[in-house]
Amino acid sequence: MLASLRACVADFRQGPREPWPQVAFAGRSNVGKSSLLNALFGQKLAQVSKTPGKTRTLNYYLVNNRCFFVDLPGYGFAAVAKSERESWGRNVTDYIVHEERLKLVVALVDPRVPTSPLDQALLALCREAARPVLVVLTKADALSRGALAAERLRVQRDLQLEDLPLVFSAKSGEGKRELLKAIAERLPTPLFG
Ligand SMILES: Nc1nc2c(ncn2[C@@H]2O[C@H](COP(=O)(O)OP(=O)(O)OP(=O)(O)O)[C@@H](O)[C@H]2O)c(=O)[nH]1
Ligand SMILES: [Mg+2]
Repeated sequence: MLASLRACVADFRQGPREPWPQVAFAGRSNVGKSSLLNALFGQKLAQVSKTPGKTRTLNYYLVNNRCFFVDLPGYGFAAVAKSERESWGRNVTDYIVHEERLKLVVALVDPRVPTSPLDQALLALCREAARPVLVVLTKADALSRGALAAERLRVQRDLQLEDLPLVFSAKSGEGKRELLKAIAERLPTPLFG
């Protein structure tokens, strides 16, 4: 997959001008958004950190010259100033509600922690804005098979999803092919070839 970083902005109106469809990657801080993108890209383009709150802007990656993958700032990180937290929330909400080229929100969820009201709020926002959502459980390598299967059912129930969430591990590469296939199926134009 051909990918390059094209823009880092706080306000989506300052983002790239190209008409290509956009796929956003959203989720709580530290859930593994940047790691997942690097795994999909097959190279380390996005900055990863053990400290939550690493990604603070909307980062646009041009993929195969026909689509943007957008790494969103994580939500729910308590250690930054309230005013800054609010402005991130506003920027992300604004983007999800108003960006016409946004065709899919990939909502990342950590299967090891109870469902957060913030995850519920993201899903509610996407539903309200009529944005298709794909829920993906990250860090699949950190759980046993049995535990992961149980958490998939729990998250499906908690978030009232029609389908089981996908599972993904940036560490092992598990779920990479399935995720790319699911994204490609939801785009108006082919992602590959
Ligand atoms: N075991 C395991 N750890 C992971 C995986 N993906 C990410 N991590 C770890 O989780 C931490 C956060 O990863 P990031 O990719 O920076 O998370 P993020 O969602 O981009 O975080 P923010 O930019 O702060 O919102 C890092 O310490 C990663 O090494 C995974 O698949 N398995
Ligand atoms: Mg990040």
